[in-house]
Amino acid sequence: MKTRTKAAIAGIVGAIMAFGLAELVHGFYEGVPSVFTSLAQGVIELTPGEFATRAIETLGQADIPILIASMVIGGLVVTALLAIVRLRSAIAAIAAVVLLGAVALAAVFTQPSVDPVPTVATIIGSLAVGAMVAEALIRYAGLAGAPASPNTAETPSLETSGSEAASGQMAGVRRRDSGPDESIQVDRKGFLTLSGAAAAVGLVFIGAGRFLSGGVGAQEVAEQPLQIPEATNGSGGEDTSGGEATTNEVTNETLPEPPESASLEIEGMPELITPAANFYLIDAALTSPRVDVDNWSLSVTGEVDNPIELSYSDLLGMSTRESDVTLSCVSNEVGGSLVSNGRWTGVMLSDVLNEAGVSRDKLGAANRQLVGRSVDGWTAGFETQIALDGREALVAFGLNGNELPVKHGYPVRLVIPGLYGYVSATKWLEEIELTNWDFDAYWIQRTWTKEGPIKTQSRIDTVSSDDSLSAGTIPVGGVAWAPHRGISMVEVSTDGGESWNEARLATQLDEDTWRQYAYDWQAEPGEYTLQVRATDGEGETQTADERAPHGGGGTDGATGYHTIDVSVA
Ligand SMILES: Nc1nc2c(c(=O)[nH]1)N[C@H]1C(S)=C(S)[C@@H](COP(=O)(O)O)O[C@H]1N2
Ligand SMILES: [Mo]
Repeated sequence: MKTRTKAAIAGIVGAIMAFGLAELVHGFYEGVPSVFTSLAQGVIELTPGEFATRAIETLGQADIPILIASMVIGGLVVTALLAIVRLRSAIAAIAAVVLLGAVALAAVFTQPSVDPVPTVATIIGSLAVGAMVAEALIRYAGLAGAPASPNTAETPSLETSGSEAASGQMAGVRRRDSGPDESIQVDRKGFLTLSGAAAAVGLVFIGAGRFLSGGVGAQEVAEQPLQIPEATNGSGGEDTSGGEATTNEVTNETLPEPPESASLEIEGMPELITPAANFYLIDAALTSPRVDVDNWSLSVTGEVDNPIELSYSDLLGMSTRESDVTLSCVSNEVGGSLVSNGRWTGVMLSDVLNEAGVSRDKLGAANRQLVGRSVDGWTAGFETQIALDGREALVAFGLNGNELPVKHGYPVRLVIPGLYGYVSATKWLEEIELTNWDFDAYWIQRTWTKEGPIKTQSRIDTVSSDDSLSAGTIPVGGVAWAPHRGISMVEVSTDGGESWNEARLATQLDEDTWRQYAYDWQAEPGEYTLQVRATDGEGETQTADERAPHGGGGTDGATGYHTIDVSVA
């Protein structure tokens, strides 16, 4: 085995140990962020918008494994190189370790709720232990710190690599570094055994840390039913300086069960209200922040007459309501699944704004934009007037009768009917800032379109191209949505758009939600191209122009008709 190979192995083992220790501490204590996750997040944040576009928004899907794999490979290469550098210059190696430590620190401190002292201690400690493990392995192998053992089979290879220009220097370093380990040199087998054992310990640490920190709280919170305090008049809305002629009456409005006529019982039809576990998921963050509601508050800041700060119980003490709203991601492909319908519980955003002294007649350039800010710094912004035009824009804390799942923004998020998530639906909300239109939120900084109204779309759910269809009546159905405009008509084509057939519509649950449709197709054997198109409540039919979500001219949502080729036997 070559000297460099051994050194590289030693470096990699040291890195595994360092990461293992750091992950282990993170597993026991959330105040110390995962270094690995933080670094991965750093990579995401530093990736230019054009590249990041697809990758980040769909992290929930395939890109996480790719990101993690490239990080692991990158990390292994870096540490292997570092150990090889060490053979030439201990000083350079130490400098590089210090640099890595600085990078790790910079990365972890971008994470929300960092406990500084244990975090710094963990990083310094794990790096030191990792470096010591690597150094010990290097010395055991007789690569540095002691003259090569005469009985080590690999000795000549040291000399081989030493034939390079730096060999004199290296020998010098070796002598200077001569430590107490001279006597404990091992042969190749011993080196591999020691390395393997150390790597195994590090991997166990990584596994344990991941296990301890992974998933535990998320599921528990998702199951938690939402508890809204009994409405008592005058218990909320104490502050009337907003000047609105509001009564102090607190109400908690709930919705009846959706009418049966709002659902079409056809196989493959998505449930009218998406169960939380199936609700689509999009995050720029690799891990969901865990917010402790007792230490959480929502501030309304910026260009407001009366900045306010609401605790979780302040918020639940205001008038609440349930509202059915379909959320969609701008990255949803035509026919894609990044769209779901939730029954949200929350407080009207307009009520919260009124408390802060913002109202329709007080809107101007200075408070034109409403920016939601997450505890992890993510931002989204939209026209303030949208929150005040009467639509059920919510500061939401419940989904389908339960508290918000951690992944969907626990404890509080925004839900704005009619706007794509990236401009509006801030999860883990901690601040609402009123500001001018100049501010660019997270995805706008990454080149996406500033205004994000949801485009009218429709999807075929009950038939797919791999189905084996047989002649007869085939219900071609699915969902169509144009949140806040509603759906007035859905048409299905079986001949690739040559002719259109009006589908029957389920009752519209709400103009803010998707609507189910079905067309009973009398199918004869043959090859067909099925398409669907929807017309919104304003009479506008979705465009046939095919555009990818991030297609030319910016990111503002995919267009075109969902198209499926089928054969009927
Ligand atoms: N804090 C925070 N809020 C966020 C995001 C995010 O990355 N961070 N993603 C947004 C995007 S792009 C969408 S489409 C919706 C998705 O909400 P969901 O994951 O609950 O479906 O949340 C929005 N809110
Ligand atoms: Mo999104």
